[in-house]
Amino acid sequence: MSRWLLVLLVSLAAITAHAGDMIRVYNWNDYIAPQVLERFQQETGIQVEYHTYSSAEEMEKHLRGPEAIDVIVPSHNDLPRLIADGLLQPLDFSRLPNRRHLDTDLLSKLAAVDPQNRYALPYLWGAVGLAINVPKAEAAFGGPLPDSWSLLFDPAQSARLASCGISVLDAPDEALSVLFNYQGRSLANSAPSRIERAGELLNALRPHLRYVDSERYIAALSQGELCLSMAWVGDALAAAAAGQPVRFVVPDEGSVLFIDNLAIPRSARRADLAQRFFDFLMQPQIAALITQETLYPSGNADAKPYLEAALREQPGLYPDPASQRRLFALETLPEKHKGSRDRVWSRFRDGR
Ligand code: SPD
Repeated sequence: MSRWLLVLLVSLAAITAHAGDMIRVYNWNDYIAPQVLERFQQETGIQVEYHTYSSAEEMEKHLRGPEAIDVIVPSHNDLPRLIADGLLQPLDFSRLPNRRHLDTDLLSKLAAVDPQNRYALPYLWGAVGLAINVPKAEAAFGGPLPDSWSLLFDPAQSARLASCGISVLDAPDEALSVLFNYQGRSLANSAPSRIERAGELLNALRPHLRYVDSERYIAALSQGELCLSMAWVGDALAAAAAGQPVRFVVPDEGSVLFIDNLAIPRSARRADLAQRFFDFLMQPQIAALITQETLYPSGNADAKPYLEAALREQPGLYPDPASQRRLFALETLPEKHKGSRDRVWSRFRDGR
């Protein structure tokens, strides 16, 4: 029997054995390797209906909406509320033998927001920082740049960079956390009135920004259309990989870390298949393919040896010890802060 005929027969067998099996997946944009989805479908016969979102707000709208969703990828800081509101289902560890490959440090960090890791499996993680197109930014700034959030948050400095293009993530918890930290405060421990005051500073910056958006900036950075972006690490590294002189910086004042997780929404119709998908993704070689494609560090401790050598050593992907000391896990925002946060943020984002 020819090799191709055999491949065809195996694929047909996989497809017919599970005819009609389908999962609906919602994930962050640019957060999967397309060939991983293809391999999963081919090997299991389970079809994946794949959708993306680019903000936590969008994710939550989907989770609270009427559609049945089998897989969602929330960030660690949102877990306590999603769990308390009954929006997630507990995992069945007996269906997840590859869970043993997960990074135990990440699992213990997660246990603070998801006791006993019942609801969430670390998928990808990383730092928030500044993506800087160095030659463009230096030319506009008029000299060398500090490794500081002042480039963004000091209106005198951001005014000098406005002409070459600045963007900010549509991520209020991240943006406010780094702003408060830059000011020597903690967002979670400050009074809500402080958020209103931070809103005044953000509004003063707004005329210097092209937009507040977490998707448009990826292509724009890669095409040299922006010189300074508040960025998630992988999106910044993608611009460098596309050939732009973009540096990813964890500023001297420090920044936040996020852990994004595989989870099953309450509305899932096929929790069994969702967990087959998770177990597939947790194979070290598959996890490595995802990091290779997305340029985000993997939640899988055993994936590293499968990364191409150049990527394993790539500065910025896995934070070096000095950057690690400047990073802290994004905190869960207390309920009482939400009203101020949402008011301040929609005014800032929409530039009203
Ligand atoms: N390209 C988008 C990747 C998403 C990164 N995670 C976002 C964390 C939000 N808290």
